Amino acid sequence: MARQLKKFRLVFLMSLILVLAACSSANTEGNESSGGEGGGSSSDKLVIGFSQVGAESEWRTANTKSVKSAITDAGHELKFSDAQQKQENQIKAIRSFIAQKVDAIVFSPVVETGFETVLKEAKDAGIPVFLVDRAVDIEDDSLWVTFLGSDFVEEGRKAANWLVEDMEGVEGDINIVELQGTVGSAPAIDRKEGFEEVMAEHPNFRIIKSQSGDFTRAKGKEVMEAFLKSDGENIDVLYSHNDDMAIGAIQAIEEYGLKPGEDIKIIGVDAVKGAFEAMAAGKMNVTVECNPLFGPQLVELIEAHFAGETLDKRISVEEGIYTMDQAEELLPTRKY
Ligand code: GYE
Repeated sequence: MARQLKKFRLVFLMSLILVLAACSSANTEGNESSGGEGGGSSSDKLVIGFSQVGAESEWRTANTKSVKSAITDAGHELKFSDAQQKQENQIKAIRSFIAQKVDAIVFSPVVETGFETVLKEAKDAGIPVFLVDRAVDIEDDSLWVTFLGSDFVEEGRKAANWLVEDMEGVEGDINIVELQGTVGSAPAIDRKEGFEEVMAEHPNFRIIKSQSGDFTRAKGKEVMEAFLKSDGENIDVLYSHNDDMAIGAIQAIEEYGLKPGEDIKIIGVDAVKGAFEAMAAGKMNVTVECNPLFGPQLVELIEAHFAGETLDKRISVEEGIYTMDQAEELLPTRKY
């Protein structure tokens, strides 16, 4: 990639010399590069296409803001596309970035599969792809430079370990309902896997219902209503793959006449402000952190790549876990 860029610059420089030589009059301000459209015309300013999943959650809004502002604050040009959680929109967006000859593509894939062809097209066009947030399930890892994102399996394990510890000494079966994220997405697959891995060692914990709420509040509420209708008083715990769905479910639980956080333990993922507010109000028990604010780290990686550095194929974001008793104190310090 970097070599191709160098080659391009060399060709560019040679044509520039020819043009200048052909000009008889001295042209003092002749070659101001607009640094904009297409093909890395300046080594500093890059044109970066960002194909984002959507705007389905508080996490996503914070992530979009972080990535967008990191790119523009660093002086690069941004082309942004919101896929509204639809794979076909992302494929279209990437094809349009390729047609516009952007220098780099930042891509957060809504689901893990089905992107191989379009990623090959980017590779063939010589455009480096930086996967962020969510991974793809593709063997050929030459189709992207690096993947920067959280360890979702570990997040699932953290949620489960918290529950096992919290329920220590409780006799009998513990009935869990699970709100899954978007079907086929990396965080939904991995958060389920990590949680189940720990649960497998504790047979008294039983996942009695599991369904997707597509990572949104509205769907989380709707699915929780259905869980309550069928299993009502039997539900001890809700494990939600993100905080937004948990917040939607909390509403459903209250409307049903039970106390979220007490009658039903609520576990979320993301650690967004909304979760801290729910925890401070005693309605949610715990949230596992998933940090969306990796924009600056991403821009550093892109710039390092264009400076010729080889990046690790997998770069993780460091994260914690927060409980109800810490919520009030930490809420003012939360940045997303
Ligand atoms: O947890 C959820 C969002 O991919 C990590 O997507 C992200 C997830 C996040 O909709 O809230």
